Formats: sequence, structure tokens, C-alpha cells
Amino acid sequence: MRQLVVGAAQLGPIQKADNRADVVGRMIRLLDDAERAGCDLVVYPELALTTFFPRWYMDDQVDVDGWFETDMPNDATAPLFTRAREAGVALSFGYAELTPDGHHFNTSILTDKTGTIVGKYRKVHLPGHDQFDPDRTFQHLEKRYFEPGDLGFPVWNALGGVIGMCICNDRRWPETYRVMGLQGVEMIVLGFNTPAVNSQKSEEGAEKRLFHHRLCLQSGAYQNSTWVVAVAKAGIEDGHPLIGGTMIVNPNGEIVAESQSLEDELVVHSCDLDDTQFGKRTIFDFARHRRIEHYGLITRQTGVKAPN
Ligand code: CDT
Repeated sequence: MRQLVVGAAQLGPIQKADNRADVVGRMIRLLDDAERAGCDLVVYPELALTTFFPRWYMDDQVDVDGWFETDMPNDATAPLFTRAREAGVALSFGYAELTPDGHHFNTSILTDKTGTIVGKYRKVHLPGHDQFDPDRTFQHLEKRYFEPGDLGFPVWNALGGVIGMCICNDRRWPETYRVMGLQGVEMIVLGFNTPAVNSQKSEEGAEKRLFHHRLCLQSGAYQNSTWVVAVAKAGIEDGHPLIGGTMIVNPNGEIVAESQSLEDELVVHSCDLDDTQFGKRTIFDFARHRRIEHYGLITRQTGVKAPN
């Protein structure tokens, strides 16, 4: 048994006017709960420190850069790192990263139990568009504000297991899980901000969106025999509803714990990393069963080319 007690720290809405210090205060309260629950690791959402700003169109780069962090930790997040070190709890959370040489990424980090950053991931699959789109009921401008991640899908030997990260839309792509699966991943942690309505299909609401969310997490976990911990930013941000659905999925693809609210809420589960071994040895023993001679199109071709 290799138990890792994980706290999936869902955040309720963060309004545009809320400041980082207030948000970090909320994150610390969830960390306090996690310490009481005996957590080894607390996972927070994508872009955890601010509202989901890509829904707002901006053309002044100074305004855009105001949503980004140039250092991590920084003055706003230092109290979270300090509290995590005191509690001996590892962290993972997402933020908008502006690098010293001017690159913009949608990033998440993993720390060890001393608050030292041991892993960094930059979101690869950026959804949405890069120009104002008048046909949408609201904007999703990730392609405007971020560059695609340049770090691939690494995994880390950390917390007694093999841990990987991805971010929100990445969870919809089987390649995300498989690249980490090929590195023996035992737990994938991710945060998400998923609108409760489809801006291009108004009849698609929260129920269908939660169905797609669960479908992706459960199949990714099962097909790679890994734990998946997915953490929402939930509720209504400045009039824009986000789904909840923070959940922990076991390597059989079963949901073992799920949030009940659209508010700040800690979902805790003790995950045995050894539960990943049976699937990895049997039906998803990649070395025995994969047929890579038939998979070339996946890396040779991006879009669809139908037969004439
Ligand atoms: N944040 C994020 O990646 N959200 C997307 C919304 C897709 S709709 C443009 C998601 O996959 O949930």
C-alpha cells in the first residue's frame, strides 16, 4: 500500500474585483481543512488566483499582464507557501505565468511538502479563439492571451509516486493521458474552469458539460490505469456560470469522491498508488499490447483528412 491522501480544493467563484490576497486567504482556509483531514497533497484549480480572465476581451497588453504572475512564489502567494510548509502538505495550483523573457503561459506547479516547487506544467491544448468573436454569447480568449505550453507532459517522482499534471481542456484529449501513461504516471492532477453553457450552442448546459467532463476523466484514468484528481473553479463569476464537478477518479475509472457544491469545498480521498499496478500489468500493459506501427498518423497529422 502506498497511500497518498489528496485534498481536491475546489474554489467557488472569484469575481473580477476580488484581489489575490483574498483568494490566497480562501486557499489557506482550505489548506487548514486539508491539514486536519491528514492530506499529503492539496490540489487547487486552473488560474486559481484570479477570475477566469480569458472570458474578457482586452487589447491593451498592460491590462492583460495585470492578470499574470512574474514570480512564483510572490508577495501574494508567499503566505500559502509558508502555511503549506508548516503543515507539511504539498500543493498544486494553476496561475497565469509571465516569464522574464516575455512569454505568457497557463501554468500549474507541484511542490513537495516543504513548499519547494518540484514540477511545472504549461497548458498544451489552449481552447477558444484569439480575436473578439461576436457570434459567441461570451468570449473564450485563451488563444489570445497564452502561448501553447513548451514543456510537454512531464511526470515527476514525487510524494512516493509518479505524478503528472495537465490543465482543463487538456483533459479532453486522450494524448494527454497516454503521454503521461507511457512514463508510468500514477496520479494526474488538474484544475479546470469550464463554463456551464456552451457559448456556441446555448442548448448545451451544465448537465451535458458535466457528462463530457466525467467521460474524459474516467476514460483517461481507466485506459492508463492512473488516479485522476480534477479540481473546479465553480459557481457564477461576474454573471458567468462555471460547472463544479471536482472529483477523484480511481485507476478503474470509478469516481470515488465528488464535490457537492459550487463553493469553496475540500474533497478528500486516500488514494493507494499501488492500485495502479494491476491495470498496468494486465489489460493496459503497454509494452505487451500497444501496436505503435499503426499509430503514426497521431503524430504525423494534426487535422482530419477524409478519403476522397
Ligand atoms: N479553461 C478551459 O480550458 N476551459 C475549456 C472550455 C472549452 S470551451 C471554449 C474546457 O475544456 O473546459
